[in-house]
Amino acid sequence: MMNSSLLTTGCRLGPSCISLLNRVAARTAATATSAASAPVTSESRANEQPQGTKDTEKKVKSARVSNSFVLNLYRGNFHPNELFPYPNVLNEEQKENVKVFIDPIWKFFEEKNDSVKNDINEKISEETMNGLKEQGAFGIQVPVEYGGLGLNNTQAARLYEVVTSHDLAVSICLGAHQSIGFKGILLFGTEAQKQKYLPKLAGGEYTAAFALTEPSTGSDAASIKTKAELSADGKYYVLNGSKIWISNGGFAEVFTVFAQVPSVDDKTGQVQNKMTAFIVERKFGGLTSGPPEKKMGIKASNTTEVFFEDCKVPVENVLGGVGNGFKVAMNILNNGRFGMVVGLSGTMKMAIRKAIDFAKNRRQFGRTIDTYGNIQEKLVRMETRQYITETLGFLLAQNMDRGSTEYQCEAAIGKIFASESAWFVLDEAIQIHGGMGFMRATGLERVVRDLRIFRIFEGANDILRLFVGFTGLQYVGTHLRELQNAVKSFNFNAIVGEGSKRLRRNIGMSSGPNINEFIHPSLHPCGLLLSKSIDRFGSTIEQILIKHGKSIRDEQFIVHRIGEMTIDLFTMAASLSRCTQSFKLQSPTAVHESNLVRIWCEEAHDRINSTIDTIQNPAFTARTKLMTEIAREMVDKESTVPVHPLGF
Ligand code: MYA
Repeated sequence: MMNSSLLTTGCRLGPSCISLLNRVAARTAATATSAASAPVTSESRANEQPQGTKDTEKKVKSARVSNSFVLNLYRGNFHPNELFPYPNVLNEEQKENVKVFIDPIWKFFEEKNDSVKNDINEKISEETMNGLKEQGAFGIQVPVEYGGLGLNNTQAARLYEVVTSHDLAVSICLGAHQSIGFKGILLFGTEAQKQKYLPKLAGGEYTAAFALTEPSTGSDAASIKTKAELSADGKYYVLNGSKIWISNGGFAEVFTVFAQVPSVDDKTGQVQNKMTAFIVERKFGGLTSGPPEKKMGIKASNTTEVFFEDCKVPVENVLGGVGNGFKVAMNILNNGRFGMVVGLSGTMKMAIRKAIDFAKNRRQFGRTIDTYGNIQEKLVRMETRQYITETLGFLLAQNMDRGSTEYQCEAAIGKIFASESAWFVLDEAIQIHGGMGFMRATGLERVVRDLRIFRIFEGANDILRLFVGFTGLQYVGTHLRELQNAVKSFNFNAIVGEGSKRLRRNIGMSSGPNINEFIHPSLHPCGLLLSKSIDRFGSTIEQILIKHGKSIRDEQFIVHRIGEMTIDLFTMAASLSRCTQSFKLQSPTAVHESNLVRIWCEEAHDRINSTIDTIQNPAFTARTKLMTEIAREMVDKESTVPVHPLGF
């Protein structure tokens, strides 16, 4: 294990500092690349080759700073490019273009759609389906030339907010159709595929579904078993296998299906599976659906198994190229996540309105309950979570519209934060209503049932937290390797930059990155807290990598907490950015927003400090070992372990 004194001794940018950096980098980079089951970038792979000085110089140059705000946090850096100022991508015309759809869609949901009836019937009414098709809601982001509304992500986000605030089951139907069902055709489709499918999908003549999950494959998406074998004449693939829990699975005509194409490796002669995406039509034959699943919530959304039995798919229906299926799946999921984030922000707003309405009218102990601190705290926490979710959703959508490509961690955080916040907000809304909250008539119990799945599907939150943590650790590993190369090739600038950052930290001089130049003066105390948190987080990550090396991949107790701290850091920064923009635009709610942000930042800063203290404490390591042991005993006994107090 790297002794902490090594970090402080001899770091004077002379030979001893170089030696220190060399040792830190060598130790860390050697371990960190394989550290996570997390992604290995092409740069880091390149750096694994043996190299001479010339090669090294080339590779040092090729190591790249990501534009992702989140990834740079892992190096203790504040990278404002995609966060400050808070984006504002729509011009007046684009705003008008989306406004014309909002009122009719809102009215449609208020007057025509009956979410209670849909829930009881476990089916979305024909009237709702047809009405939405007429309004263009099945082709919100399909370009106009293919028959859709042609809205960009930001405009679409505004509509998704409206839909999801009214009926989560309907939003799943629409989301499964366009956020993921045919999104692959938009992102990766050939011109011929777009022309063939998009017009019918946009008009709702065809509905779409996304078929990835299988009986033995949930989070581990790469391990799917469905097979797609090329026919002898090379004209089509024959699909065999099955998918489960497919939204719209019972009636979709078009499916984005993921399957393994077996192919023989030229060098080894071994058969390899190449995960590949296909556009599959029900009418190809060999595709059948099971009965609708009986579920806890989103009952009106149709969820079924889908079976493939010698289903013949023309080769021209390969989507995104043979062997690119995992990439296609991940990109579709990343790209669709903003819809869930903004949608759940709308759901929270609806619940908050109901809670306020109840609280200001309900009298207990001689006062309306909104005047009690207990209720006030609930309302403020509910609004804060909704505000941040909205901030993350529209940040994501707008960044995507302005060409961001490295938003996978930001999208994952948005999904985690939105689904957990919505759960919290709905639970508190029910609590504020007291017994009334438990009654169906209040309209909250259905929403809670509907919401439960959001923490599970489209990437389980537990997995996404680990994904964020491992991806960040991987990024640092790559850069520490770069530093090691800089040392080998005497790249003086890189060494000085990194060395002085470490030196400042290690002698306690570091005050963190300078953030306040981006932030409204009234928020400077929060900016300082963020700066300190980023600095401490960055140095903690480095220490963790040095301590655990490649075994970090087995340290889910820690990586989970790293993911959690990342969420706190990102939400602090995003809310500071949005609020600063509100001051700049002289928004009448800027001061109100800044009060929410202040509470959030102060508490998030405390949480981060407390988590770092915890994971650095040997008692934590001891507790995690205990937990592993206790869990093993439970699993062995297949029950709780303690003897019953009555002894029988
Ligand atoms: S659909 C089913 C949802 N299923 C999932 O989400 C599966 C979750 N699993 C995963 O995401 C992956 O398997 C994980 C990685 C993350 C576990 N972006 O070695 P690896 C790259 C970009 O880490 P694994 C549903 O629920 C990585 O960099 N790239 O992979 C329907 C590396 O690249 P390279 C990524 O350990 C719900 C390579 O892949 C990403 O196997 C209906 C390998 O990485 C990523 N995210 O697993 C909802 N991940 O090799 C309806 C990995 O180049 C919607 N990589 O270094 C409703 C919404 C409401 C909207 C409102 C509408 C109105």
